[in-house]
Parts: sequence; C-alpha cells; structure tokens
Amino acid sequence: MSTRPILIIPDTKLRTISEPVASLDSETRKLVEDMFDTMYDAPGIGLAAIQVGVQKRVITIDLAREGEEKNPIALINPEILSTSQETSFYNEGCLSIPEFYEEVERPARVALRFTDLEGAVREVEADGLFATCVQHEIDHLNGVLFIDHISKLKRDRVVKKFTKMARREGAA
Ligand code: GNR
Ligand code: NI
Repeated sequence: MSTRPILIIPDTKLRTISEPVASLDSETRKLVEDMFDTMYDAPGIGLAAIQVGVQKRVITIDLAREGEEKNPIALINPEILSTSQETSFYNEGCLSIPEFYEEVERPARVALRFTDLEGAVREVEADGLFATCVQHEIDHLNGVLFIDHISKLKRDRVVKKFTKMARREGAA
C-alpha cells in the first residue's frame, strides 16, 4: 500500500489541464493503485490524478459507505457525452480544499464514455452522487475546482485563507 501526498490549493498544478493516457502501462496501473490507497486513506469518494501531482486523465471513485463492500471504479480518459437539463444540488467538498463545503448545482444526470482498467471503452449513464462526483473529478482533469461553481465572494474568501496558510507553512 502506498499513498501519495495530496496537493492543496493554491498549488498551481491543480489549475493545469491533464493529458490523455496513451497506454495502460505499468506506470499507469501503479498510479491507479496508489490513487485508490490515497483516496481510501484520506478518506474521499473520488480522486483525480492531478490531486497527487500527476497530469494524466485518470479518476478513481468509490461511493460505498463505511461498512459496505468496496466498489472501486477507475476511469481512464473519461468524457461527458451529454448532460440532463435537470440539475441537482450537492454539498461538495474536495480533498485539495480540506474542510470547506459548499452547495454546487450541476446537471443531475450525465452520459459518460471512458476506458476501464481492462482497456475496454465503456459508456454509462450516471445519476445521483455518481453524477456529481464524476463531474467534480472531470473538472479536476480540466484544472477546474468546485469553488469555481460558487459565488466569487465565497471563492475569494477560501482561496485567501489557504494562500495565507501556505505562506505561513512556507515560512516555517
Ligand atoms: O471526497 C470527496 N467528496 C465529495 C463530496 C461531494 C462532491 C464531490 C466529492 S469528491 C471529494 C474528493 C475529491 O476531492 N475529489 O476530487
Ligand atoms: Ni476534488
């Protein structure tokens, strides 16, 4: 089991666009394994590779609750094919913005295409928390954070707080 450190805002890497995965080589498989270890350890329900500093279009998700059987899902090169008109709100959090939560409105359902760990291209429909989480993670692959979907006032406030904290730690 190996966890990797999670990048915290305002780390500029979190604002970069991740590259498609060309092949499911051993390096990518090790990345996925470490992402699951890191996500379960945090704990979180999703993780994007860029959150551990790797600029690849790789996402891990597990929505199983404590006490339930694990349901690890790895999505390689995920794409949103379509979104519902209907939206839903969820009180989102992010491991890269610890202990900050805010309501975010997103499409309630999305159709997805991705490559799985066997290299098979799959198309699925997501709704509920899966739809919310996969949109949050695909945002990460495009350098977008959930705070980009909240009011500028609230966003500026939280970015300022984490910028100050980073400065203090850098100085320490
Ligand atoms: O653990 C997480 N919980 C969560 C809750 C609501 C919406 C999205 C998420 S994802 C988050 C982990 C994370 O930061 N993934 O990028
Ligand atoms: Ni996140």
